[in-house]
Amino acid sequence: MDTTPTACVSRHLVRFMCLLAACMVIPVAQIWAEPVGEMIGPRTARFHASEAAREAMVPSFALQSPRPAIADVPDEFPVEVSFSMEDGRFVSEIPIEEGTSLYGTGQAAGPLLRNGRRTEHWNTDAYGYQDESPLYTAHPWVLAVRADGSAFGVLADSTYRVFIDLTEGIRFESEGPEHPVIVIDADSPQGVVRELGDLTGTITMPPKWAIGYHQCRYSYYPESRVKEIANGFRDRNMPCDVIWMDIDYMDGFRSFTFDPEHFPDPAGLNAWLDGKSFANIWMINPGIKNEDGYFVHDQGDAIDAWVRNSDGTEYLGEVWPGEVVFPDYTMAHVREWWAGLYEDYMALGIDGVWNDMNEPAILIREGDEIVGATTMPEDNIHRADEVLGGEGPHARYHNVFGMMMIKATREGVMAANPDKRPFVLSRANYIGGHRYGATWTGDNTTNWFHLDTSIPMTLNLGLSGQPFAGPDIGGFIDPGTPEMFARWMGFGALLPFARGHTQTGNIDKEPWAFGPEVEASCRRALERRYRLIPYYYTLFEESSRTGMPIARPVFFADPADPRLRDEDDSFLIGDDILVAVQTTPDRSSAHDLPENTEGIAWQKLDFADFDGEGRDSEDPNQPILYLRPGAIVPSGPVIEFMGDTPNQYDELTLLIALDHEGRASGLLYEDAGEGWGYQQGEYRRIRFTAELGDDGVTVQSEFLGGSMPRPDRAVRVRVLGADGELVGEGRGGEVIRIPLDG
Ligand code: NBV
Repeated sequence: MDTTPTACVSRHLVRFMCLLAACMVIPVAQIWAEPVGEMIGPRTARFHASEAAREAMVPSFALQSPRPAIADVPDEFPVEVSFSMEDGRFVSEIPIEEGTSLYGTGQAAGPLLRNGRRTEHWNTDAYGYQDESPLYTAHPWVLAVRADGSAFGVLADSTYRVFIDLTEGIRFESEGPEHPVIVIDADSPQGVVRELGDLTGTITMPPKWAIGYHQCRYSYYPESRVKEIANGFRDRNMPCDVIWMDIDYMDGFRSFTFDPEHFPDPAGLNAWLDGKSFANIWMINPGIKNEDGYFVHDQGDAIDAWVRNSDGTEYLGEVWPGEVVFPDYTMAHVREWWAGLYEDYMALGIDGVWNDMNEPAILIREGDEIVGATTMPEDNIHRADEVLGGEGPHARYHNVFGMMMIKATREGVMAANPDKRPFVLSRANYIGGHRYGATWTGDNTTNWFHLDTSIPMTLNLGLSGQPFAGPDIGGFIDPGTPEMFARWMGFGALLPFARGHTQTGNIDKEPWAFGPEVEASCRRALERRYRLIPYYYTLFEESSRTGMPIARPVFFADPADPRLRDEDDSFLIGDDILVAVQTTPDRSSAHDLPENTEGIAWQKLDFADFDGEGRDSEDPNQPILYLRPGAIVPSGPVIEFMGDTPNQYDELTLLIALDHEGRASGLLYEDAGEGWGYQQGEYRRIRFTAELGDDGVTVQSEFLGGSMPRPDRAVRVRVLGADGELVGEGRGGEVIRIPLDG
């Protein structure tokens, strides 16, 4: 018998619950009296309902690689898990102490703080979703921050539909068989998130263009319209790096084809865009038209690629091309074939790929009308390879359909362009799927609720392992108002994935579509993003190593401060910049800022307006920016696209806020922005430090690593203080002294 305290406590709990059930006639069908725990990391434990459940454990999709047990769970392990079967659902429960704040649960609409909420984790095409709707990605994961700021995280390691109920403690209800529950314990929420990165992997360092602004719509077509949009940015000197080709570029919505009339020369279009320094991204969907003679269909047929009905016949569903079949990405030979399709496709000069509709979504038709979307029957059959767990029903593989699709897509994209970093955006995903692609928050509506919730949705995705995320800026459904658009761009431009998008038939939503005033606001917002690219790039690199989010909740600044726990109208970029947003029409958002550190407050930060007449902070559509005392943030000049002249290596502006000791420090990471050279040491990492002395502020830099030479560049310095700003100038590598009277 297991005599660990966890097991003992659980046994007491079990006895108590049985007694309770007997008295109250509660229909508790089964309780596992002897859960089994094992350590799989220094402070990470995995619990199973029983020894038999441990032996029957199937491979985990969430984990980057299998985690063998390394020790027994020590007596003092602070989190306990109990297991039961209720109403046909496998339930795991984790009690929480009073004062514990709950986060994570992936792409949840509604507030940042998830206490009291119930969410369903079943990938769903959730057009115009509401608070608490099941959404496109599944993250059966909760981050719990205790009153003292210490934290733990809990992962229900199941691919089946899981409900997370946070009304009393943490409760997972799964529709599948017994699954393990993984618990990460740490001194801080940051520690939990880092360990989650260790368990589930981290993002690949993206190509630098992918952290610029992206412009999309459903759809820019024909190709002359694509060019018009691209010229629209360059003619206005409005920063933008990427133009997206949505579904209408295809020939009859067949993936890997091009409409001969509207997109007769995709390679030519990509070359043209490249000439204007735009990257391009094109959409590919999983539903393959069931049509003999269509090469993707015929190739898939030849390798017996399709998902099957429960009776073994090919499953047919309806999506945009009409009747479709679906590749069964749980089989390695199907993924290899799918990856191979990208060879000729990418050879057209395609830079990035967008996989949509991969929940998978199936349209519901009533007569001539599409009235909604569903997914395939849960008893459909996936002939998964043994290493993934073997053949099983769609109910088991549904939540990883999109994840396996983008795994294959990414492999294809990388094989086609081995010297480039891949960029894949996916609508559906599963926890851990950030290893293969970025995501966005799906088909939002242009209203204040969706504007507001795009911040906590992005933050909770970051706390669930997916740092590369953001909303459709400006709203997908409905026109909205010019003010809403300007406001959305104001903060959306600062979220990790910054893309404007809207749906077919909607009004234009480019930054200039709402007239000159909104255009000016959008320019300020995008210019802020581009000025801060040296900092964002440094954060993406950190995230690719450690799993730390790029956009972080404000409570990260002081996890023990209860005032910050529900702050979700503002967010941190990294640790050093706080973005305080007005998310209501009447601008009533009140922000709790982190406490002053030893009397020193976060310093307001703004930039010169683009017309040189004022400051961007005078524009009420821009969020207020604050700099952490003790921080040095590297920034650059306004550029229109990555590699613009003057380029990002030419000039640096250090934004400095001194702490109570008159000191500050910060990091800068730089590399080629593309390719894999950085993995061989072709990068540079520099630490800047600043110190206040009797006669002024001294700024120095220290080379921390990498083989890229230190550039001889102009370095400007802005020291922000309560009474104004000190400015100075020097050259990279030199000590810069700024006299106090300067
Ligand atoms: O491909 C068209 C759209 C796309 O623009 C959107 O971003 C996706 O979420 N897609 C859904 C399919 C049609 C939605 C009505």
